[in-house]
Amino acid sequence: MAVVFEKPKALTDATLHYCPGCTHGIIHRLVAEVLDELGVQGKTVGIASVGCSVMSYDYFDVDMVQAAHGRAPAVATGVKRANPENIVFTYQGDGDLAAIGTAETVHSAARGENITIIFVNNAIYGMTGGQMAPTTLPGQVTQTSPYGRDTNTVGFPLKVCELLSNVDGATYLERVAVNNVKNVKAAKKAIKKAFTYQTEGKGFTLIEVLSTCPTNWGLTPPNALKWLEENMIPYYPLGVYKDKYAEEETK
Ligand SMILES: Cc1ncc(C[n+]2csc(CCOP(=O)(O)OP(=O)(O)O)c2C)c(N)n1
Ligand code: SF4
Repeated sequence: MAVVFEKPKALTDATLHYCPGCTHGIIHRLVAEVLDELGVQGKTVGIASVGCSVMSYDYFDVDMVQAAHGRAPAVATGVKRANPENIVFTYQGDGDLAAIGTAETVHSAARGENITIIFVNNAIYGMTGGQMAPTTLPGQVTQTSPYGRDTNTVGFPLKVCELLSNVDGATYLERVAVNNVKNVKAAKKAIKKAFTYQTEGKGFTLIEVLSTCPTNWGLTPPNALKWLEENMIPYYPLGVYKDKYAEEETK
């Protein structure tokens, strides 16, 4: 019988622990498909961060290192500089990357490190029970903002792609989402481009993926997808925020 669908080789057989409707699993699959397609599984090193996706070290069938909270881009820098032939990526949530890890992220971009960051933005701290994150939307209810995020007291969300687009060292920044088939396909394309740029030595690439956390948003899986579309995408517009090589591609 012809095989029409199979698990990417760059994923192990471990059963994912993610909650029903959580889109971390989709993003794992997209990264693994890209590693398969580029034929780089054997020389890839992934950096797991802190958060629900810490377990990614069990799910990606590549060498994995686990970094302390927020330090994944620093660890990735060390791995890549020591072994430039490796393909190195980090997989980080918004609590990890945009709070305690802001400095590592901005400076690895400024240095133009030839690494790829997969930034999973679900607007909340998932693993620790749903506290407000730097990316929590204005008015969004979380465990630590029970009346909704009040921008007068706790300020505004960080828009990571917009922020990094002003950093000269960054090569390619795109924001995607995984809430429907069309967006999943676009997300795969962006992730593939980021890894391809890395294989070509083109420098720092970051793909921000808008993702769901039905458990801590208090929504059913279908309603979480709807919430992402109606609330996150308007605040965090999808698209390419920087691509130093875009002109070259269209030539
Ligand atoms: C230095 C340090 N401070 C706090 C924690 C607790 N902690 C574990 S996961 C996490 C938040 C992770 O949230 P996010 O990065 O958004 O990932 P998600 O779980 O939502 O995928 C925090 C604060 C920690 N592990 N280390
Ligand atoms: S808590 Fe949220 S981010 Fe973590 S696995 Fe569950 S749905 Fe996903």
